[in-house]
Parts: sequence; structure tokens; C-alpha cells
Amino acid sequence: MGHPISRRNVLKSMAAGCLASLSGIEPPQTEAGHRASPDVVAGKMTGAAALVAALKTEGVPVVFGIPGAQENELWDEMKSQCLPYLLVTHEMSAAYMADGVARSTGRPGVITTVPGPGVTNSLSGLGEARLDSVPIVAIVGDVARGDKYRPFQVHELPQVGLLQQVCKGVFEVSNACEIPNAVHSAFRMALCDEPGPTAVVVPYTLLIDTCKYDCPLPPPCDLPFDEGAFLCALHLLRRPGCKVGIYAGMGCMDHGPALVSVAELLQAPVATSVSGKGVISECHPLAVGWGYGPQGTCTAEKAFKKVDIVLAIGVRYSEVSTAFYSIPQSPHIIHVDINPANIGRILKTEVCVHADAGLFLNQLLAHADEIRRPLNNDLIACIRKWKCEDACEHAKCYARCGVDPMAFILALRKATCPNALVFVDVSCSEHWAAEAFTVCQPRTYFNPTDNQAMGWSIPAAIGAQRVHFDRQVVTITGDGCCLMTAMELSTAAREGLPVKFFILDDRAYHYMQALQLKAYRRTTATLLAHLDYAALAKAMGLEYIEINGPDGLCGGIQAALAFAGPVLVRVVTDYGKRPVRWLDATRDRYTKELSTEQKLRFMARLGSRAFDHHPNND
Ligand SMILES: Cc1ncc(C[n+]2csc(CCOP(=O)(O)OP(=O)(O)O)c2C)c(N)n1
Ligand SMILES: [Mg+2]
Repeated sequence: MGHPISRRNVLKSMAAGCLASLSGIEPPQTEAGHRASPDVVAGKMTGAAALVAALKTEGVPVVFGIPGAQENELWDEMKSQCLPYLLVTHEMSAAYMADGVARSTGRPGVITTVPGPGVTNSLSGLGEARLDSVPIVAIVGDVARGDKYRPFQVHELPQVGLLQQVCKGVFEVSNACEIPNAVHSAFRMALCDEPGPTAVVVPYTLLIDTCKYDCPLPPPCDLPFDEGAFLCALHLLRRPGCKVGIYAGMGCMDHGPALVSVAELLQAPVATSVSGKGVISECHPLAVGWGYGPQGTCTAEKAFKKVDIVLAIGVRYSEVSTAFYSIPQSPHIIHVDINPANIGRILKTEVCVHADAGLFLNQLLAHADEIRRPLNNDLIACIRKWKCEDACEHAKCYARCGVDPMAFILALRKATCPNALVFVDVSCSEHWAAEAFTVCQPRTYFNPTDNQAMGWSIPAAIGAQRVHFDRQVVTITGDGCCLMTAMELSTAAREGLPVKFFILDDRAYHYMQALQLKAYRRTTATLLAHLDYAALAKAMGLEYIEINGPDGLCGGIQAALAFAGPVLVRVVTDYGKRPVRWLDATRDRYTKELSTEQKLRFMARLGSRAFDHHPNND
């Protein structure tokens, strides 16, 4: 699948003289007459030119955002220096797009916003990146500060203070000469230790100031490795007869081969967090799927019941990943993470190792002979059997009319390439997909896990498609989520980005209904508009396909994937009474923590509504 070059894009490129750089000719000079060499910002130029040159030295593939009065100098300079940009419809989406770039490449995604509403609009996306450890760099314009400051300027909010609430670090520039180093610092901080979002705040007046620069790229950051704690972990893992289970998270994403070798050495089942899906192929005989408690796959839960030591690497035991902390306490836990603040916070942990996951795994491999276990054919046979049982469970149909969501998830997996990029939104389907969508390659399965920002998948998929022109990119999005970011469909159409947007339409927030019905025996504020999706697709400029029931399921998916451009696919969905393991586990744990008085009040309320045959729903 080639990236379509639209006439508009060609004109845009010609205007910028970009065709020359596309064809391998030297990059053009900036207006100040200076070249941005690959790893240094050098020479006399404006603050805007230096900012763009710094972004180029960082290898930024594209910047997402919306221009504004304070940012026009920057946008003009991006065009002059052929730094690709992508106009969005809302800054929240810009941050989600940058998130899609970052998760799929491992490099920071970049946005630029105006001060005030541009900043506040972007906060949901930056917040998701913060809680999910995703590197994003936000280049934020500010009103005039310092001696240029005047009261009552437009967009004069406390940008720095707002951003500090969700970013790992905010770099406030007070002199144009500081701009490239501020950008480099923001990139380093976004990537180093536990990744996350950072921001560079530049008063607009500095973009037109001129300075003489000589700012080389700083060296990559050091990786932590606590040797003493590693030796304690090694000591525990050497214990003869001890059965180990590995729980691997996003921190292992770029260390898959080492992780697999360690798992094979230890003959350890490997469970992942949701954001860790793909660190080991889920087809590997030792891979047991996501989670290892009552919330994850049944296979993982069963496999980890036999485990004495859990080796948790590059993973957090967050509320979402543990289903309200319902994950069981194992006899021994070794917890390895690049961020010491993540280690041993939720479960009783015997060995806390502050280390980079890759360094830790490679050190274990250097001690292979000390930890090697004999091939455990019994375990491998059990895992195979449990996976078959899970597959039988997933194949059950709960839908009475329309498409069963699990049937859709399984059919989508079957029809897509192993390296397809799959963006799963905050809907009931996220839990079914976490269990049943088999992921075989790293950085191919994405879900906004710990901020659970609805609507994330549509922009995130667009962002990823922008930097992976030749990959299949699909979303699994609920109709409620779609309503949050649907305007961005027009961006995909405008840019010719061939994302396949699968919208599971049940005309409701099923997730909320599932929660509310059990607790209140009625639903409140869960019914959605009956949208004309064909008209929506037409208005946005997308191809449209409708899948009404099981008969059209495979054909509809294949037709969408075969289409060269972006497609909106309405999947008429019936959730029926399909259970959600994650919800059940969360509910059980939550209920256990209620006081007796609270439990009695809940029971009394349920009892009083038990005989109400016409509940006051919605
Ligand atoms: C921004 C935001 N608002 C509200 C919520 C709470 N919430 C979580 S899932 C959900 C409903 C999702 O609806 P839909 O996309 O239709 O998926 P379905 O539940 O039907 O599977 C809501 C309201 C949230 N996570 N994020
Ligand atoms: Mg819905």
C-alpha cells in the first residue's frame, strides 16, 4: 500500500521547496542562510528557525497542531525548513496523534499549540501520555513575557503551571538563545528513565529574536542498573525447584528477544500488561496472554497459580492493569523497573531492582547457567490446553442480533497482517480484545490504559498511519468514543491517510450500562444518538461500509482492508450478556472493600428495585 500523494500535498511541498529534499538533494538553507546539520544547531538565526532546526536534529518526522497568532512564525519556519506538519481539528487530537507516533515508533511524538485554549485542549492527551509512560514533546507558544509583557494579553493563562500538572518536565524559555537546548532537554527527559510528556514554553516574541547558536545534540541518557539488587534477584532465581512466572510490561517493548531467552531459560510462563502486549509473541508456547489474576486471561490466571516467584519487569501494578488491585499476592516477587517510584508499591515485594529492563535481562542471560531449568513439557502442554479452552470460550456467541463483539475482534485479527497497527479505544471491547486479540509483534497493539481517555483511538491511529505509510492501521472504537473525536475523520480524509476506522455501534455506553445495571438495577445517561454513519462518512470524505450481522462480518472487514483510502466501518453490535472478566474482577474486589454499612445500603437499594419491571433507564 503506497502513501497517496495528493495534489494539495504536492503543492504544499513545492511551495516549501521540499521536493528537492525528498529527492535527496541537500536540505535548503533557512531564511537566515544557515543549514541545519543533522546533529547540531549552528549559526545565526531566529528563535523560530533554531527551534525547527533543533526538532530536525532530533529526527522528528511530523509535528501535529493548529497554528495561531503566537505560532505563525513557527509554522512558516517549519515550511521553510521542510519539517512536515499535520493540521488537526482539535489539540486534544494532536496529542493523541503524537501518542500514536510515540507508541508505534518508540520515539517522542511532537505537538505544537497556541497558549490558552490550545494548551488546555491538549491536556487530556498529555495526561494519557503521562499515565501511560509515552514520550511526547509539546512546543507551546506563550504570550509575551519579561520586558515585553503587557497586561490582558489574549490566551494569557498560566501555561507553565497548567502543563506542570501533567508533564514530566516543563522547559520555560526566557531568551531566544536558550531555545535549542530547551528542545533537546525536553526530548531527553521525555525518553529518559520512565518516558512521559514534556513541554517547551516559548513566548512568541522570542521566535523573531535573532541569536548565534552552537548547540550540539546531547549524548543519550545513562541507564540505571542496581548491581546489588540484581545479585539478590539472581540469588532468588537460582533457588532449585522454584517455579518462576514473568510479568512483563511496556518497559520490555524493545527487548523482546532477551525476554524470550530468559523465559525459555527459566521455563517461565510470560504474562504481559495490556500495554506490554507484543513484548513476546502471544503464539509463543510460554506466552499466557495478559494479566495473571482474575482480570486477565484464564490461561494466565491458571499458569500463575503454580508459580512461586513472580519476576515483574518494566511494568506497574496500576489500578486498571490489576482490576482495582485484585491481582493475587505471590509468595515471592522480584520487581524490576527503570523508575524506583514504581517498584513494590502495590504488592509485598521481596527484591526491588532499580534497573533498565534491557540491562537486567541481558545480565540474567550472562548468568544463564545458574538459572537454567530443564524443559518443562508438562507446563507447555497445559498452556496449550488452557489456550484452547479460552479460544472455545471466546467463540461462544452472545449476540441476539447484529455482530458479537468478540466475533468481530477474532475476525479482525484473522484478516489483518501480523504487523498491522491496532488502536483499541476505551470501550467494553478493550477488555475482550486484551484477552483475545493475539499480538505477535512489538509495538503493534495500543490502548490508552491508565487515563482511559475515550476517543483516543481515532487520532492515535491517524498519527501512526502518518509515519507508517505502508502498514495496515485499524481502530476498534465504540460509538461513544467515536463521538468524542469523530471530527478528526476529516483529517484522515484530507491527508489521504488510509486508516480503517471500525466503530462498534450499540447506540449506548455499554461499559457504563454493564457497571450500572449490577450496582443500581437501572441505567442513567447511557443512551447515545442514532447516528447516520453513512452521512457522517460522506460529510467527512471517507468511504463507508456497514456490517449488520455475522454474515457480512468477514466480507465487510476484508472489503475495508482492501480499500486504498480511509474507511469508516459501522459494525452494528450486540453485546448481549457477554461477561467481561475485568469488570467482574473489579466489582468483586471493590465490593469486598465496602464497609458493612455500605454493603447493607447497596443491598437495600437493589432489593427495593428488584420488583420494578419498568426501571427508569436513562
Ligand atoms: C473522557 C472520558 N469520559 C468518560 C469516561 C467514562 N467511560 C468509560 S467507557 C465509557 C463508555 C464508552 O462507550 P462506547 O465507546 O460506546 O463503548 P461501549 O461502552 O459501548 O463498549 C465511558 C463513558 C472516560 N473513560 N473518558
Ligand atoms: Mg457503545
